[in-house]
Formats: sequence, structure tokens, C-alpha cells
Amino acid sequence: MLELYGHPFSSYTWKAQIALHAADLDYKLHVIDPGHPDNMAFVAKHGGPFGKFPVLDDDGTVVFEATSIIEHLAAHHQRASGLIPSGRAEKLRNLDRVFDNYVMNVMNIAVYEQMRAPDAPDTARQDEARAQLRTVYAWLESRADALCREHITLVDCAAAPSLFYADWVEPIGDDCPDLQALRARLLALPEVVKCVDAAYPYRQYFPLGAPDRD
Ligand SMILES: N[C@@H](CCC(=O)N[C@@H](CS)C(=O)NCC(=O)O)C(=O)O
Repeated sequence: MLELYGHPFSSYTWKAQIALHAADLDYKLHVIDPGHPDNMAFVAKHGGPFGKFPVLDDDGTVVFEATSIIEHLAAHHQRASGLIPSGRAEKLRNLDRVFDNYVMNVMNIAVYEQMRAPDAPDTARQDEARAQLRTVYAWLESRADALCREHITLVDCAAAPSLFYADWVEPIGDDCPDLQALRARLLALPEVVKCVDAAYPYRQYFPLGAPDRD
């Protein structure tokens, strides 16, 4: 049994979960919260220099970083090999970096700032993150129509949680219809719907306030 350490509301946990769902691999989710100190200790020990999740335990092989988890699944589980098809691997890995570094992590700047100082966040910092999101949305707009068209790949695993949450922080504007449509295609995938549904009870905790949609 594959063991995944993470949280149902965590964007990077979704990324690994979507890959597991797409490959139809059974796994147990060990939730990271104060009610499960053993799980927190496992992640502190195995989640890289900053003890982050998700972390995968595959029969004793322990992997952190969502992308590395997907690389591990694709390399070691036949049913997951389609997540990184060899003919398109370089392009997919490049777009995976774009979604992590320029969508997910930029969106998180605004979120973490709100968590750091809920009553007096640095709004200039948050506005800057929102402006960066608008820039990356414009860059993605010309590439979005080609994405999420066949079976699920590494890029879809990254794009779904990135765009789900980034749109809550800075809505994708009507000047980016193909990106809006990509987000809708991703959120309609059963593999993603499972994550959205499992995260629903936690929406009230979204630091910037969750919109009444999705
Ligand atoms: N680069 C990491 C990022 C993981 C990450 O930021 N995880 C968040 C949850 S979505 C986390 O561990 N937050 C708790 C913490 O930073 O202590 C990955 O791709 O897995």
C-alpha cells in the first residue's frame, strides 16, 4: 500500500493525489494536523529541509516534493507511466516548473502573508503577488488551449491545484478565456473532483476567505 502524508486542503498534496487517482493506485492518506503528531513527526523527518508535505512512503522508499513523487510513481508503477510520456517529457517538466514556481508559489505569497499578519498584512506584498499572477496568466493564455486534452499528465497534476487556488487569490480575467476554460476542464476531471470534495470542509480556513463558488 502506498502511504501519502499530506492534508486534503493542501495544494501540493492535491498534486500528488491527482497523479495517484489518474494511475488508479490505492493509497492511504495520513493527515498532517495537530491531532496526528506521529504524522507530523514523519513529515518533519522526511519532508526535506523544511519538513514540508506531501511525502510518499512506497514500501520503505520515502520521497518528498510533489513533482518527485510523481516522477517516482511514473518510474516505478506501470499504471503511472503515462503521467510523463517520454516523447513530451521535457516540455511537460518545463510547464510543471511554471505552474509550481510562478502560479502556486506566487499565490502562496499572498496567502502566507495573510497567515503571518491576519490583522495587518503587508498589502503591498500581496498586491505585488496578484500582479505577478496576472502576468503569468497572460503568459499561460496562449498555451492553455493545448493543455488537459488527453490523459492526465504531470502538468495537469500541477495545473489543477495551482489554478484552483490562484483564481481565489486573483481571479483569472475575461482577457484570458482559454485559461479560464483550462481551469474549468481540470476541475471537471473526476480525479480532481475527489480532491475538491475532500477539501470542502476546510474552505472556511482559507486565510483570504474562500469565494462562494467552485
Ligand atoms: N516544493 C514543495 C512544496 C510543499 C509545500 O509547500 N507544502 C505545504 C503544504 S501545501 C507545507 O508543507 N506547508 C507546511 C509548512 O510549510 O510547514 C512540493 O512541491 O511538494
